[in-house]
Amino acid sequence: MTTISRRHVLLGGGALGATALAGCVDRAPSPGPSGGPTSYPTPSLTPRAGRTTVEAALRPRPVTLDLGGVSAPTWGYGDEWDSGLLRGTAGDLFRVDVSNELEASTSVHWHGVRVHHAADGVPGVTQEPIVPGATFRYEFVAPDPGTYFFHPHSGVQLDRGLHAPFIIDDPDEPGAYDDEWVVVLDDWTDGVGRDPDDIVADLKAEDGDVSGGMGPGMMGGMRNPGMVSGSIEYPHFLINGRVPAAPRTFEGRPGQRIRLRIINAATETVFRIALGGHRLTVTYTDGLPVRERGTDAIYLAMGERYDAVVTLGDGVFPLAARAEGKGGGALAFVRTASGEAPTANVRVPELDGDVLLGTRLAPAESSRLPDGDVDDTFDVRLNGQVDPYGWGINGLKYGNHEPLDVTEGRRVRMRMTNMTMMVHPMHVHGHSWALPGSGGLRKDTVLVAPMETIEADLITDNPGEWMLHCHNLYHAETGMMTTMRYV
Ligand SMILES: [Cu+2]
Repeated sequence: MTTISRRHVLLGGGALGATALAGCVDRAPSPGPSGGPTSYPTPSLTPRAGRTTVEAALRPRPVTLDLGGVSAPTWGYGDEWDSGLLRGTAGDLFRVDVSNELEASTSVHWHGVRVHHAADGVPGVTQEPIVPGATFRYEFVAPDPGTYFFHPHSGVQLDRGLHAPFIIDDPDEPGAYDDEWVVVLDDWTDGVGRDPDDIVADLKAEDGDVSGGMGPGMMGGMRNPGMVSGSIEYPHFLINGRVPAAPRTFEGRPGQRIRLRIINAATETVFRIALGGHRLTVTYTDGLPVRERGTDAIYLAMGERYDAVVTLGDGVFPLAARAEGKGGGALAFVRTASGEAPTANVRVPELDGDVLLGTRLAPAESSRLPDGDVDDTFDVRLNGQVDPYGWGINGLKYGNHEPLDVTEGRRVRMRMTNMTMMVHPMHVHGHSWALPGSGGLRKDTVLVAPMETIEADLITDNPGEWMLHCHNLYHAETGMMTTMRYV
């Protein structure tokens, strides 16, 4: 598995018998007695009182996407950037049938949604992979409103077109806005540049050591090393599936209050996003409300979501997302008046204004986790480097990892220390962290900067074995994953 790509292994598998597939499941560290995922209790699957059942079907399949004059053969849930978009209300029961029309096994993970274990979509940990031709039914009650997305948890399939927004409305939403705009950021190579499976195969072959790594003490007087977001070159950066030369335009009226639901679905790019001529008022992150805060621009790491409200000015305005540390970026427009749109290289001064890092936010009272003593603390050290490429947690790569073993009903603290020169957006499944260093801010994806330590608490109230990993999926696939396991 280290020298040839997963895709080629799968495509070369011919009839793909069960044995061949089992050999490709490289993420089954602690199999149940049968050799498959351990099963945990499933809660009763009925909608909350007054709520309904949302039925949907997804058909992951080969598609060709039009990125705006750039034609990209890839894998997707349909022909549009948001094909498969799922929407419902908190408390709804979601019933989603996933029929795999790919030549590779797949899965669907509902990123950020606190689902029960069997619906979490991680092959080898919560389910068997969905083999080609098979259909798998996901059923779960989505407890919290917010802005989410979904994607496979199978290799680097996210780096193809396999992701879509997942919007869960709040039945008690005050609705203090006139319209909304879902904004999905992405980095793109599939079908026009290198194949994601070839990239990951080459990186795995480097097999970089993760046992040591620099520690904060070795950094001496080095100042903020910056936002080195990734090491892979992408030919294109997209907003809502379009390159900057063929941008999307949101049409509105001056004075309207618009809720932006911004999702970073990129595989290995941190973006800095701003709307020219406007201040953003951040209202939610990762689905949960924050104390409202104004800013010129926001950093969005892979897997993070921010909701922001803006009052539209009169004119045509660029929504610009700079690919942090990479050069280039993505672009869209907001139009409330006639007139010519700026060119694709328009300067957006707000990008260099006040830029908000998520951990500077504070939670809204309604999303605050009650104070309490920490029962158990785990060190989560992030190790590795770009050359030779390899990433790990606590000195170990996924597969040789040591799960964080927890028991139910405790307050668990993860002390995450980034001992590398690159940023790592850490993501936990099935739970939402409260960050004591940010006044208890709730998040499921937290950017840990080089040499930084972030403490993140959670309540163990959702039994299972849950992924804890970097959402730079090339880091994850080359080792930067572990699990938190209820025992
Ligand atoms: Cu990482």
